[in-house]
Amino acid sequence: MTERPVPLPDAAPRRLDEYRPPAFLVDTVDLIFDLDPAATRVRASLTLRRNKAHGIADAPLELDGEGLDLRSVLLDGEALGANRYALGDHGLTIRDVPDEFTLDTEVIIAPERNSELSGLYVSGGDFFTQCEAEGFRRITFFPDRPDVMARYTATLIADPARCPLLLSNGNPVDRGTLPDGRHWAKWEDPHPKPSYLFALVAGDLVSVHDAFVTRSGRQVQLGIHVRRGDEDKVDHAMACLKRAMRWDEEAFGLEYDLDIFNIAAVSDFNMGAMENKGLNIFNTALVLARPDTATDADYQRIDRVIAHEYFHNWTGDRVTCRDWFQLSLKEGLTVFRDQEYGAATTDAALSRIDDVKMLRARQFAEDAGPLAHPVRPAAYRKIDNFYTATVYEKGAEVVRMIRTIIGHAAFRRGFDRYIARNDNSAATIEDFVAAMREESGFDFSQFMRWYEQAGTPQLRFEGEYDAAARRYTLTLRQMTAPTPGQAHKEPFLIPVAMGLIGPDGAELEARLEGEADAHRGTRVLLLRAAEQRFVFEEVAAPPVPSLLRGFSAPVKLSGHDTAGLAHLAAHDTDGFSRWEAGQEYATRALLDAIAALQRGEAVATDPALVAAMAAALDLAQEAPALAARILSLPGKDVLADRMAVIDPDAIHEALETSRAAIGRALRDRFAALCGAEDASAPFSLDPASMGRRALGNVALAYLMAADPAAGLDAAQRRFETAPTMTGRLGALALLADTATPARDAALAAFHARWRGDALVSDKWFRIQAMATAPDTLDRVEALTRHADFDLRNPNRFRALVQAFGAGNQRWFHDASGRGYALVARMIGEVDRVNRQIAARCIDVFASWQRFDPARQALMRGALDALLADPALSANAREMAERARA
Ligand code: 0A1
Ligand code: ZN
Repeated sequence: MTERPVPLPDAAPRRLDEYRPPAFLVDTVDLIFDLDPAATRVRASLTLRRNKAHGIADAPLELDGEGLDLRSVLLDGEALGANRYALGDHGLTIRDVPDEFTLDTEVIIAPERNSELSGLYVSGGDFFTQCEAEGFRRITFFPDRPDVMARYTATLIADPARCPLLLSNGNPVDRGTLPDGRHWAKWEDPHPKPSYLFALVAGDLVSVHDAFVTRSGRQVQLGIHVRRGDEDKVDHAMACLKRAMRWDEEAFGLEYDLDIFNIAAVSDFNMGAMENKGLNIFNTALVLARPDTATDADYQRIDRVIAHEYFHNWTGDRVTCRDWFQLSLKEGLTVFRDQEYGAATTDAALSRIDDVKMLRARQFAEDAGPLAHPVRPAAYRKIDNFYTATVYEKGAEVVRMIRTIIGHAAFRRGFDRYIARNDNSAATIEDFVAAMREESGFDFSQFMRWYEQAGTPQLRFEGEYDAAARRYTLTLRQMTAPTPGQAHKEPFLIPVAMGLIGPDGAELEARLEGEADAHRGTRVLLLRAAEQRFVFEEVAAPPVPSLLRGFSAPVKLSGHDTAGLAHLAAHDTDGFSRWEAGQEYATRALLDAIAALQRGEAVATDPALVAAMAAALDLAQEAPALAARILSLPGKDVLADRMAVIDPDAIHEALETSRAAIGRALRDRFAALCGAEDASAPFSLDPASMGRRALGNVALAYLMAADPAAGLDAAQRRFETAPTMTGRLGALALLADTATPARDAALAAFHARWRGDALVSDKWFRIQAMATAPDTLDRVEALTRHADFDLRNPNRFRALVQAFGAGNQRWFHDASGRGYALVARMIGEVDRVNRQIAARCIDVFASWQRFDPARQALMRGALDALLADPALSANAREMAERARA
């Protein structure tokens, strides 16, 4: 374990309204790395000039720097004595500097001791960097803020046996060998960039190459670099990359701007992936895939993240953020772009369903608790703690609402204007919105509240039909509960995409007040006030309103009765809304079951729910993916979100009982679907093939609930014979929920087969962490001491500890408090090694106010225990304090 000094008292939070332009700008940066795991020498040569916009004519030069062993400083070629500068824990200050000068520094760092995985570090013997958000200051002294954009060159020097591959941003310009036998490579990035986009990779990786010709005919060399032995798992990532490059040209008119694009995969990584200019660095989990090692969900995730990082080349790299408060400017917009790519290249409705499910599970939960914050936070202590579902996923919804309000054409013009006007600079959210306003003429002043106010608005509707007047009056009301630091909320501007469905299931014509003619189809209502009425004339029959089509705003809708939901589930013309109505129907049925259990009554499964599931089974041939989604009962997180006091035991029981009842009613149909996968069919990722695999797993779950003996048999068969990881893991997950010899045998076989593959072993840990079997707590505790468990590997930590805390509602929240104690202990341990990973896991405690008093006390106690540790990192402390509030 690394030595850990007691952290310094927390610095005051940074505030959005205190932004000040940098005192100095940097034009060029020349870096030379003598790469050595124990002592890497970094020589940096910067050309600097004073920035008039800063406003103080004689401001000193302040450079960020952390954990750097400074060896020399030269100003315009002259060595500075220690009396000319002040060196502190967070940087270097030099007074009395000219208006323009060069600064040369030399520092020593120890990448092999960097377990935080921020800055330059060693993983599996190879060198990697991670500089977002503030990692560059752990490499060299620099004004480490995104509004300082410079042109970089980087020369990497290393032992050729150990590091045959030497990569950095931009294009390779020169290489050679030194008299001592070490080799070097020089890279030059012609595009100005902020320091957080700097990257280097050096090591013994295998490279897979391909090429892409841009629409203007330029050749781009593509390279994906992975550990030896993984080269047979990169075809998918390469295909995704080429598809994403083409799509960005077609959908947004954006072409790649360098001769070379590299992706390197690393198994120790704090996040998913990173968009460094021309050299993306990826968590191996988001690159490597083979049908027998990766599930369909992994394949889809890889596709989206490869696209996401590639899209950052324009929304993030060419146009970056002025400061970290603007994080959603690049992240919300780029998530929106990767969602659009997913919708266009797969199935639009399915893709939207999956994205909305994710938003609700993660972002709505965040918005409902003490960690709620606006898409653009107003203050932060550690920016690393703000890479959240709110900044990313809700940020994407905000961009989507802008497009819904002004329409696709104006949005695209606004986007082009935003890129053209801010190219090669560091922009703000206002710059983005201004471009949209200028192209559409729409006034976004009220809309800006989406960036400023936290919380998920509740949207309630009431409808009244006057048959004599053929008039339908729709009343919409919005309300947003207080969030930390924001007691009062002003009304949001909410775009409500909607249509009216008639009693026969067809879309009705209507004329909204102010419109010239009646027409049918989707309209967008703009709700501005707390309460507003919309009057539709010429409505021939009493309608059921279909509201929030395509999920046109990130709000919680209520007002439908169950008959209305059933009608929409059967007839809505919008695919997303049909699914949504069915889910809402099932959610209410389950909430009723939960309430019955809490009253000590037996659960009577709603026959209409069973009928809806039977109808979904009718889709099994024609639309298996949609059928699988409809058949998946609402998740425990969705049910919890709807309860005043979360009751994990009742939620679990209600789901199990309902699954069993539906399973019994439709037993034979489920049994027929969960047979073995067809091993002779070629592997395909088309929606129907993935749908059939998903359906097999869902059907198996019903069969196991309805008929445990037959289900166990079928699960064993599927586990043993499935040709894909999707089928095998689906079966293993269900087996893991049973405390049976079949489970033990399957887990042992899986472990023996895959223990040499880190990513598949992560699945083995994750499945056990999320199991509902009665002995889960003992088993998870034992896994924290397993020889293959490694706190230093973020993927492994997430697979066991985070998966247990975030994904095992039943046992994490066990009334004994053992689950809480286990996670708190592991957070404390990982904090000594990697504070970002510790901090990110604390959110599993943030929902404490939603539980009964006994669990509340236990969860608060776990947070207090963490806070009582004087050596807790500032990152984890910030999260624990916010979660505790
Ligand atoms: N910008 C990356 C996410 C990322 C953020 C921070 C990291 O290190 C602390 C790494 C990656 C993205 O959006 O994909
Ligand atoms: Zn991103």
